[in-house]
Amino acid sequence: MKTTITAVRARQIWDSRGRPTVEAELTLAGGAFGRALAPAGASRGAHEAIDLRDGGPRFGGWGVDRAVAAVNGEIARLLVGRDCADQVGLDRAMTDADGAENLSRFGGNATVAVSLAALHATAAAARLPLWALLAEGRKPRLPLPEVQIFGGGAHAGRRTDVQDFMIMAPRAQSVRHALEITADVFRAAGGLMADSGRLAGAADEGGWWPMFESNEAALGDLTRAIELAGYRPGEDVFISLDVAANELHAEGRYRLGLDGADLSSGEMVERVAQWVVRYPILSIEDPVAQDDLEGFALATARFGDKVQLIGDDILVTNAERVRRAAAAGAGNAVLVKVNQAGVVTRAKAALDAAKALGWGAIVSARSGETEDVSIAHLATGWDAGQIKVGSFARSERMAKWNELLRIEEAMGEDAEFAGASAFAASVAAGLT
Ligand code: 2PG
Ligand code: MG
Repeated sequence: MKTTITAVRARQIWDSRGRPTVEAELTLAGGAFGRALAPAGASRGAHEAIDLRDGGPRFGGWGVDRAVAAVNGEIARLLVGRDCADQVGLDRAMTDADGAENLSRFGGNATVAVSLAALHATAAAARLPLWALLAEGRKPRLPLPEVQIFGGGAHAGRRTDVQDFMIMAPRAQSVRHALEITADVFRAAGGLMADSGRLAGAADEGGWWPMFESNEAALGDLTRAIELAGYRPGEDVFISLDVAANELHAEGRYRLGLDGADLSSGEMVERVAQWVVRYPILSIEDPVAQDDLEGFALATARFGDKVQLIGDDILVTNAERVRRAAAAGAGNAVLVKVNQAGVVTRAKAALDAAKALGWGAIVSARSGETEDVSIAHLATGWDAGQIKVGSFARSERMAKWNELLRIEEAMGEDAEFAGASAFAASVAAGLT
């Protein structure tokens, strides 16, 4: 059979933080080939698939020799001779053989690279772009971009407590249009920083380094940057936050160092609720910590009818967790990171669970990235509706945005942009 796997190979390459990561390649009997590179998070949920690192003094402990060896040894023996088109079977073979729910034996960094490489090889064998293979004959929508302007939290030496200050343009006409708006706002925000003597470089994902005296000051400047760029905040362009509150949480309290605040879960939700009142915020990720389901439900009851509430560290791209959160009235959207799940099939299951609930879904990059553009295809082909890649600078980010432009062009007249329809019903209703 043309799609029989004949070779599985991995090597160590380097990510956007200069740390080692895993690249996997699959070759099929008919000559088709697929390659994928594993990304890596910095603000990680405790329930994510494990990135297997070598530890020890070499590369600060970040080495991936063991993960690479797992691919070239056990995983290769497991997969060679199998049908690559059977993604479910391949993924299950790897997760079963690993044996641990969090894939700690092979490493999620090994399995995610192989799983995605298999998808690329299958698409190559079918002579289809990956997004078209994933669409399975349906007409997919291009995703609404969520783009970082200021990067803080664990990606900028905790210079702000909030991790990602982002924008969304749900009323844009297309990906091309949304990215043109983004470019204007990104440039205006940089100008604002420069004019006030606060331009101090870039954070891990390429957003402006956040020199602010409070978290609200960043929200104020972002609103101002939207205006300076010539757009109406809360009409054309909205703010989207990833609080990544897990990083602020210890012993049941939330500490916002920049604001000098030490808050209970209820007070944390109240603080975020105030931001929602004062600034044109449309979407908030992880307003509370990974195990604070009660706080997440409180936030949802408080402002989940107007604002998209995304679970990242709390849901870790896990279908069961999505269903449990929904049953508790917590959240209305899921962040989908394939490497949190460890394999493509599990990530797709989390996305399907969210869609079945009428939730939003955002396919997301990690703070440690590479030139791999798979997520542009996943977000489109799976019709996720939204995509989060990081900022509007640095090639590991721009590679994904640019790939979306190519996909949009390839769809031609047929191209449909998710825009406001990407959100859960009540949030979308507020935009139309
Ligand atoms: C997140 C991501 C991307 P990391 O928290 O959503 O911003 O960060 O990859 O470090 O988990
Ligand atoms: Mg997050």
